[in-house]
Amino acid sequence: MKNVTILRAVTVAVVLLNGSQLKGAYEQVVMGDNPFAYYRFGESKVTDMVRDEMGNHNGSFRNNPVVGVVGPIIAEPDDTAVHFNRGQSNYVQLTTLGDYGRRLFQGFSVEFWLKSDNGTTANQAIMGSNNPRSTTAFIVDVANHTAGELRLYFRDQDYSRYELRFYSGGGNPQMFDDTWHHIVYCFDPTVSLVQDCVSLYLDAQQEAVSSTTLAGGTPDSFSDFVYPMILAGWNNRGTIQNFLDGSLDEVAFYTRPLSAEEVASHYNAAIPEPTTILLLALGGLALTRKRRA
Ligand SMILES: [Ca+2]
Ligand SMILES: [Ca+2]
Repeated sequence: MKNVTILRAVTVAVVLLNGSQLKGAYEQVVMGDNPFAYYRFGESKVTDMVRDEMGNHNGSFRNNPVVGVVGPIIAEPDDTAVHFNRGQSNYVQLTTLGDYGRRLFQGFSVEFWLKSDNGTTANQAIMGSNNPRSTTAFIVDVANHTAGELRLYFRDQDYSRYELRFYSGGGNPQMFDDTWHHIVYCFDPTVSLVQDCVSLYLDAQQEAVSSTTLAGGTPDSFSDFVYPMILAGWNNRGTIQNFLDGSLDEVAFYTRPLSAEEVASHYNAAIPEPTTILLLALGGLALTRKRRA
């Protein structure tokens, strides 16, 4: 665990010294991996459109979540995030994400940053959309079956479904500690062993799964989402529910599994190694002295 408070202070100093040297570093790395949709939460007003950096699936804030809170991207000191209050039913409504649903079979990744101190209230969704009857569904949620649990649940058209749970009691790190964590789920359908086809990366470290449920074979035949995808809640066949207590940032959907190296490159772009920051700081100081001389 890096000391992010010190890193943030040093990074602010470095950016002040070096101008915009680090600005946009994280965004550039994410965009370089061609997300299907990407939400930076840079909005300054809750009435602003929720911008999709890829331009196709802008969303809207509902019930007044708190925009403009300090985000996780140390390398971009101006980075902002959004805080959601479950008691106020705060959420973000996206679109039905076009053909993203039907393309789940080719593999996917979903990436986000989460800051929460509430892993105990059951059934808090980070995102989700559930089609009519028991067909295509895609849900990431908190504490569905046990406290401190992060779950991915996805289901196809004929009720093939796979559910993976990660929680500290099952051997995973505690992630509901009120600090920012980088979380990426990747589904790779080319991996023959179903238990190896989904990876969870927490702060760029691949985590062993705590428990799984597989029923009806590996999900492989999806359709597009019927109801708009929701962030900080989920869309249960038209009813928005299971709201989140916590902050989210930099939510990205991809149509392929990211590699471990790509996941690490995103994390490292957000939170540069101390040596990188130090070198930049020294470079900045040297530059400042030259200018003064
Ligand atoms: Ca952000
Ligand atoms: Ca199936």
